[in-house]
Amino acid sequence: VEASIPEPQREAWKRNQITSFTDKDGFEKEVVRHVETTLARSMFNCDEIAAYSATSLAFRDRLITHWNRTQQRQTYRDTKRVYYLSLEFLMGRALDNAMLNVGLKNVAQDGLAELGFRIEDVVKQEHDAALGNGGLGRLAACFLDSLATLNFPAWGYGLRYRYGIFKQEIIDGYQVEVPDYWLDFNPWEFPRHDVTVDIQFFGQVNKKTVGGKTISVWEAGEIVQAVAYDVPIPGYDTPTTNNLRLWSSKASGGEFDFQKFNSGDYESSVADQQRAETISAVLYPNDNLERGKELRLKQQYFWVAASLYDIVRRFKKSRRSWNEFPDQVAIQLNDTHPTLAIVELQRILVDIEGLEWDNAWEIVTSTFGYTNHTVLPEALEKWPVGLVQHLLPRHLQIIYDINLFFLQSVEKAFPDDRDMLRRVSIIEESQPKMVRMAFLAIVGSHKVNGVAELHSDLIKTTIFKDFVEIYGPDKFTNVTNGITPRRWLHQANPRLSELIASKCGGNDFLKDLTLLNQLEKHVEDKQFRKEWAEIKYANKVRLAKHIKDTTGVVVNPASLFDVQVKRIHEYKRQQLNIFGVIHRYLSLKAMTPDQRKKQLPRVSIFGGKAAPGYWMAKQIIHLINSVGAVVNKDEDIGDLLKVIFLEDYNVSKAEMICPASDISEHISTAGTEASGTSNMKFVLNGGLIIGTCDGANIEITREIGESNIFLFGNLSEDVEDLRHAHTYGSHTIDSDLDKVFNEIEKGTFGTPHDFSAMIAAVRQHGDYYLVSDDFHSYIETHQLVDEAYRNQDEWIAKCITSVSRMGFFTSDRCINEYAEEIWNVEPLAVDRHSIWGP
Ligand code: TH1
Repeated sequence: VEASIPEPQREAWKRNQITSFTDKDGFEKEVVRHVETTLARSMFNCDEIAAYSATSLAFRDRLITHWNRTQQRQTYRDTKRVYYLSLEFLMGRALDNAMLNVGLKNVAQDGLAELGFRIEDVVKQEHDAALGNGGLGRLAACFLDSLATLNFPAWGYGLRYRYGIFKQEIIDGYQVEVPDYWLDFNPWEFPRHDVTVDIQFFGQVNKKTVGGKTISVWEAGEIVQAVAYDVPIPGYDTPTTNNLRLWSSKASGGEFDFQKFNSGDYESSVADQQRAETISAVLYPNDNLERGKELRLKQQYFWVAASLYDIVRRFKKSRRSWNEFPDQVAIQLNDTHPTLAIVELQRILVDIEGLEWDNAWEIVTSTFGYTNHTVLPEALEKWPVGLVQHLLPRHLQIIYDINLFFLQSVEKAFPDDRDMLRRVSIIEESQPKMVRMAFLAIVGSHKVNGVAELHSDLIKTTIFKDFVEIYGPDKFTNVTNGITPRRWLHQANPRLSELIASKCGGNDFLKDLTLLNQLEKHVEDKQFRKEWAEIKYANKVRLAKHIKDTTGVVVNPASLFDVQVKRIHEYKRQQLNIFGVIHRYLSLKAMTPDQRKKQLPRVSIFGGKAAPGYWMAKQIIHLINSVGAVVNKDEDIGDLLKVIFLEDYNVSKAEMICPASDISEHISTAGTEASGTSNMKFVLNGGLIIGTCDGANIEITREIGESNIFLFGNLSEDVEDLRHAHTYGSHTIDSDLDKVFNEIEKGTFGTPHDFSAMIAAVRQHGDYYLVSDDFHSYIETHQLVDEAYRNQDEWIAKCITSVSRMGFFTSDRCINEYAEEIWNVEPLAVDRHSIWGP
């Protein structure tokens, strides 16, 4: 590449290479320059937002240099790349992360102080990038951080939603949704108006004969343009800066159709433009639920087609043969949302590049890996055949052919098993017929993985059982989820991170989290325990202040903080938690003042969004707030119990909440939460957890030891029988839970009718989530928590021991497992000295 540029030119470029700042003075210079030129402001009208903008621009400039060099290096070495396709990337804020990863937060802190700003206030000006619903989107963000930190040549591909997940307001105890318009000023994205792809929809397929060969030609009915927006992803303590490419939709042919405009059809030209822009307008706000909307399918194809076009275009530059494609490209499907990529690549190879079907299919299946994140039936994607036919006629034909060849091979292996063919068919023969996306993803990938051991076992024995028989067990594997310790410890809890560093020989543990095990030999150290406890207390004081500022309720930071923050969902069982809180309230009320004095004060903290169309989840939020309204002003109770609902739970709030919990709740019905990742965040921040034997809780127990976790409830293998008994046997409700229900029905927490459906779900409708079955064990376990918390010394020891054993749950471990077992890619060594530093 370099050889094509004449020597004098090359010299001029090199002579003028940008040098990034490395110290306080250099940083200040850049901030002032950006305030006074880029932002056209001055010392006299530089508010905190301007300080945030200028600081971001200063760091952004620094990142761009590394980002460009990373891309050049990856292109030059031409090794295999990983592409992570995810409809969600829940990134949160970028500035703090960039400062820490680049290693210049102290410099920025000092520089901002001299210019008159506190860095914490400046960082808080940033709007969260909230392009995701919950765990699945945040996992994708943690994976990007690890991929860059470990120097893997990797790209993320997603959609640039104009509106991320809605903002939640609580009004009169009810959730109200407010649109999240976040793109006003976003220094972290780079529009690439020169990187565009035309995406077709609708139309029909015609057969043509070219050189004696019949080919299918898809004539489009509508074309929408995809425009790339790039976001730099800095690794921690490495120059590697990877790329996240987000596609935005636009009417093809610019602003609007001038043909139509000139012919007087102005309105329809504007309508066309708006229809095109609608595709990337909004993130669907459902977690663990698929509602089968046409626009959602359009989003999926739009994003997948643009990404594949981009990937193929990059591959073609190296002029290799198609058979080398899987040696150069690994594509990971984050759930079934990008499954159409399988069909699209087959279409490109067969229809456009002219490969034989079998040859193309071999390339396709060697390229893709599929990660399953849920077994909930309502979350498994199925699209009506008629809808696919209408929107993507050629793709439907290809899906039918994929299915035909697949079923032929199954028939050969299982000759007399008609029912097997019906069960595994990619097309469900229902009314209407449906395309089963998970089955298509399995057939089109070389590896399928679950996200925690229990979950990976469950998919092999339940929803994908037949496929294990067909392909053998080796196609199915497990990669237990993880989290990035950079954001979830170093950034969220700087004081704890520093204390840990002082015992673990510096900051290396942030890159090799197993080094945390060095903490264990300090567990008995009194001074260390004291400092540990002080940090936890300070984090609780910070959260207490936030609670006071946002809800007006004063909580005592010396209370036990009991936290459940995650999306509101019946399977996650916030209802179990609030029923337990009511039970505690009733017990306290029944006590004499003397008895009460002996009780441990508690703050029950909830947070999380309900999908706007999920009525029952909204009822749960309403009950929590209604209980809080009564309990928090009850003078008999005082500090003994407070019930708080934190509005608008998101990534940046999680960074404040996780370090402040004493105990957090991960209490899904066994077998329903595939992994969970906040469980890991809480333990890593020195909190204990109460949980069911579900998802990653089981592996957390294996790692930290049974005595450091509070497990309760029925096991996943018993769930089916219990549900059966509820429906067909006599169903008796736990007597303590019955008392809770009676109290709600008395009107203690407001109009009983408001909560009748929640009670009926347990009493009358089969208690699908086993709230009653687990209630007694839940209450008992909370008593154990109270007892354990009374012995603060031992409690802190449990926390330290747990943290020291959390090394397994870094997302770096996940990425290394994916790289080895699924992608077959290696990191690209970087010469730190030639391009890192001044
Ligand atoms: C979540 C799972 O519920 C959670 O257990 C897991 O830790 C996380 O993924 C990461 O693996 C899921 N989120 C979604 C969101 C949608 C559809 C399915 C799932 S599964 C939209």
